[in-house]
Amino acid sequence: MDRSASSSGAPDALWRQAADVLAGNRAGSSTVPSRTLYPHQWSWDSAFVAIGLRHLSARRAQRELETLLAAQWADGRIPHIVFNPAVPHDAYFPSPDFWQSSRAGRAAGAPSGRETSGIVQPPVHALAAWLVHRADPEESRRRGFLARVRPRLAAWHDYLLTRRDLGGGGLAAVVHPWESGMDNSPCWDRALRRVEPAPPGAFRRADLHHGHHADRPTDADYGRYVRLAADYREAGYDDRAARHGFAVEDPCFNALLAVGELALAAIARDLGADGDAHTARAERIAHRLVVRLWDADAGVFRVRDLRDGTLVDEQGVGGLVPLVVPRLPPAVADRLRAALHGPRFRAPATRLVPAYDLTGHAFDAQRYWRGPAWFNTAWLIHRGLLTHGFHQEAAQLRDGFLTEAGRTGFAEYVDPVTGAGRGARRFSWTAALTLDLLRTGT
Ligand code: 9WN
Repeated sequence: MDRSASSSGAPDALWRQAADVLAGNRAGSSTVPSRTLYPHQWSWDSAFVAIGLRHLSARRAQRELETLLAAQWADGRIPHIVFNPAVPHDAYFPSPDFWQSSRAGRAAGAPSGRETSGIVQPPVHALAAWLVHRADPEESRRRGFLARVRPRLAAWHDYLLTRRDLGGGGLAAVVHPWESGMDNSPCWDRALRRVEPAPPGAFRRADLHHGHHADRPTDADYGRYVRLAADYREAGYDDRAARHGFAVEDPCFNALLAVGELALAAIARDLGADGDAHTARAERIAHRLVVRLWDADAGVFRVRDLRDGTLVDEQGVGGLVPLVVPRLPPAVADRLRAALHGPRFRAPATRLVPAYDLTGHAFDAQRYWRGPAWFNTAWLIHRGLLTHGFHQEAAQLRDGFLTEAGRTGFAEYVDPVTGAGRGARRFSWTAALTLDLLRTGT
């Protein structure tokens, strides 16, 4: 296989193909991640989609984010899925009748007019809103875009930093592997082992109709996901009442929160307000990230399991993503750069960044988040490399990204050993972030 060749040819062909994927995945005012596997609106997917869409239409990118924000709960959470009522229930599991958001989440402030999930995903939204604004500030001001999204984004971050500071350490906890966005990572295995799986007969998976068995989580893990979500639902999605059988601090999630606070500071200043409180919060989160999750021996960030307070002895791509935080101590950024190019993430041949340590005991080149390389994490790390002045590595990663995206038909993820595309094709964030890298260069 020629890994250097892009089936797409010239950049303008790649641009057209990526734009075509986004057009094909459009569903009303938002975009589905994949027509087959994920037929609703997903939270962090829409943020990445908006980041790419802004180069085609700032207006549509604004609407992508505002459609998601319209389903925000009164307690501030942005749900990880906003369901499209026109899509049959059996097209995706867990479906609206599992989450029962408008009934079970009423006390927590779930909207009554829309069905959503009850959990969240990483907070990329403030960054996305700021980048969308910057793509066409005049259009943004004309529509009052920043003024409208700012209170919602601030409430979202407040939710995470208050209700979700379950460890009391100034970081937000995720209470379900799906909340990390890296659902099946070996970083969750140890904490998940404490969870009793829901019996296989209690639910019917829809992902296996479209996804390959070898790519998707096992039935036992799915049973654990179902158990955790059902327990949260039974507690009314109330973080003060829920017992949370799973609670971890994830470096990627919190790094994005820090970056999001910096974006909120920029948004506030653009609106003539004072952004200092957000800048201070970003600095505090960045500091707590290092204090609580940095492993100086390994030179990567790790996940903290809040059940026993220990750092999880696994290396996932989420441990490299904090490179995206501008206020990181330079020595930490240098170590992350070294880890990125070390044997765990670079060898043998991947041109993106594998989701999990290539030498790790749980490495699986096919099963999602247990080895395959994803385009959104590569985009974040590319941004981090630029942030810290590592321009040459950033250019290499950008080239790898664009080549792999074109060659695989905008795959959901890539086998890091063979380079084969895996998961869904014509995947929205792969296409959107292709547009962004083509437009912004290095
Ligand atoms: C559960 C939509 C989502 C992504 C996640 C990815 C996968 C869902 C699933 O697809 O998760 O949320 O059913 O596997 O892991 O990051 O947001 O693209």
